[in-house]
Parts: sequence; structure tokens; C-alpha cells
Amino acid sequence: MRTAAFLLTAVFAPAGIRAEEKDPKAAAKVEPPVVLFAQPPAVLPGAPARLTIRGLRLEAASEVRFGAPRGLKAAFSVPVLEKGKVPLGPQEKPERLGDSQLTVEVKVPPDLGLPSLSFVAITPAGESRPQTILLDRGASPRAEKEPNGGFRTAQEIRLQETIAGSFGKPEDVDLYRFEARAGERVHLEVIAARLGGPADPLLVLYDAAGEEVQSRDDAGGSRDPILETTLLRSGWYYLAVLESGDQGGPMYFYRLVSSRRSAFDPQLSVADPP
Ligand SMILES: [Ca+2]
Ligand SMILES: [Ca+2]
Repeated sequence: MRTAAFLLTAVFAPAGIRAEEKDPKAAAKVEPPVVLFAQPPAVLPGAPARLTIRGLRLEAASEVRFGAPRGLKAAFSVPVLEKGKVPLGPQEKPERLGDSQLTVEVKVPPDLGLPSLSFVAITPAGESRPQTILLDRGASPRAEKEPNGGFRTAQEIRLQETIAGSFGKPEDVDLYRFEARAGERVHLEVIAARLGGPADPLLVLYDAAGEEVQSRDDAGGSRDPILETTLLRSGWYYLAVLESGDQGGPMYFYRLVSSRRSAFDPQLSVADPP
């Protein structure tokens, strides 16, 4: 994703900015905008979607350009419908949540065949660096269903499906449960920070008895966790998705992605624990 973002930066090289070099205040006014994330962080190709984009200096934005991460082939622009400053609480950091936002309506062509698009915001002072938005395939993912804060109220999911969730308020804990067989290898992953989102997600996997199997916080240089393990027992498992700083709010979105790897001999997996 980083390589893709770099390539897009190269393609979307900012136009020359005539900063007033001798006047710092004037120079600050002509800094290009910063795009942090889009909410929702994904669109379904072929269907119109309304996006709120958060960042810095977005109150001056006129348009948002979307393009394939590896070139301008699929690039198109949409006008900004609404824009303005947003009030932040004393604990809310503008570099994480943005202090301004804009709204656009976008309809991504249905036949792009891409997993994501990059987008930039454009103001008179230049273009933002690109951010990524996911393209859903076939249908929008199932939404998290609150209340799901405990083992008894855990939301049932199937391995292989994606869930669109959020840490709707501070200290929000989301529990999911899924059924699996001994010897199955599962891949559980949260996507939030890699889309610029403010959340720092944490994953904790428990077995049916409530014993912790494994937990993961950050992976691969990102705040997003990836948990892979071979399950030793058949039955229900519980997956807790938490925000590691107990932060939350309407912008603290995440995508939970799960998949099942090919099953192998349970005896072998017991002898060879993860
Ligand atoms: Ca939640
Ligand atoms: Ca994390």
C-alpha cells in the first residue's frame, strides 16, 4: 500500500506553490491540505456514496481526485459539496482526527477490478498527499451490531467475511464469536490505521472457556493488528476488538477481516503449537 501511495504521489506531484518566503504567516496560508481519512473508509463500486473526508486545511478544498494507485488511468474528480472547520474536544488531536472536513459524492465505476483507490484533496495552495479508500466487492460488508461488549452478547461472524465496525465511544469493546475446528489456521486482521483512521486497534482471541489464546496490537510497522494462529480445539472462539488507548467516537472506524487457512491434521497442530 505504501508503494502504491508513493507511486501516486509521483503521479499527483503537487503544482508549484508560490509561497511568500519572507512572510511566515503568508507561507502558512499557502500550505497544501492534509487528508487523514475518509468516512466511511470504503465504497461499493457502481453505487453512489457520500464520503466525509477529514484532515487539515480542507476548508479551502474545491475538489477531490480519485485514481488507481498505479496511475492516472482511472482518475476522476468530484466537486466538494460541503466543507468547514470541525470543533475538537480538549483530548482530540487535530493530527489524528483532523480539524476540518469536506463532503463529496462519488460513484466509482463498477469495472475497475481494483481493491482500493487513492485520493487527494485539492485547494488553491496545492494537493494533499494521497490517502487510500477500499473498494468493496459484490456487496458492502456486514455492519457490527451493538451491544456486543461481552461474551454473552458477542456478535456471531463467519470466517471469510468482513465486518464494518467502530469504536463508537471511549472504552468501547467489541466481541465477536466464530466457530472453528481443531487444526484450522485462522487469519484475523483489523484495518483502520492503514486507511489513516484515528483508531489504534488491538485484537485478543479467547477460546470457549474464556482463556486467552493470543493477542496482537501492531503489525508490519502499522498500528493495525494481524493475528494468525492454529486453533487447537473445535468449538466457539471469541475475538475482542479494542482501541488500545481506550479512545473512541464517530470517526473511530475499523474493518475486521477474517479468513480460514487450509485445515491440516489436528494431531499435527497439537504437536506443533503456534
Ligand atoms: Ca463498537
Ligand atoms: Ca494497534
